[in-house]
Amino acid sequence: MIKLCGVGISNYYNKVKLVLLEKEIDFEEEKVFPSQSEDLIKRSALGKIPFLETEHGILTESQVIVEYLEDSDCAKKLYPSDAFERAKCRELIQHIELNIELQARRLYKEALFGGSVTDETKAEVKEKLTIGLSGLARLVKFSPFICGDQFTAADCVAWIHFYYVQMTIQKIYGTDLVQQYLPALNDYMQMLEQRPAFSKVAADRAAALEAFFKK
Ligand SMILES: N[C@@H](CCC(=O)N[C@@H](CS)C(=O)NCC(=O)O)C(=O)O
Repeated sequence: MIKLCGVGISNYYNKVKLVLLEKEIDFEEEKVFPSQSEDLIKRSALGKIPFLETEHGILTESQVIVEYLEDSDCAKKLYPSDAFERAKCRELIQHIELNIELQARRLYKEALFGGSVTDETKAEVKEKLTIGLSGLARLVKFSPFICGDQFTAADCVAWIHFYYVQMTIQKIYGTDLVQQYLPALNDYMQMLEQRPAFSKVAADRAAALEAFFKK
């Protein structure tokens, strides 16, 4: 059986978990924290999570894993069948991860883990996030899904990443920059959470966060 390795507070781990659940693929989970330990880098070259153990070997990088699951024999597809629409779906995913999540991530240390980030970084990230969010606003459909009328992998990615991105922006800047550019986002996030796979990931993530911060 496929094994998903990582921790339930990780957004990239939860992205893959959500896709596995939406696709109704059986899998097991192994709790693995990221590190540079010898044991881990044998399984995940950069010591990062998530990674997936399959019967053929290990895969790292959440987006590679998601596309492997899509390409492997599975009834439920999470990408549009038309080549251009598939590319538009990937465009949204890449945009969210490169121009929004990876920028907000520079603030997680202070926003989520009690560390601190310099004012210079905060100002730089705010500028980048403003460009990223206003760009995303020109691409999203929210009708009702992010790519249009079809539920896709881009909905899984958006819902997962915006949870920490919104929390981080609110905590660091005290304003809801996301709401300013994407006023429909909150209703969209709530709509998605009605899906059983999403509510399971939300519940598991809440439990993982509680356990992590209790330590
Ligand atoms: N591009 C990677 C990002 C994975 C990632 O950044 N994972 C974090 C946890 S959310 C991690 O392992 N961080 C440890 C590190 O960067 O060394 C993916 O999509 O899987």
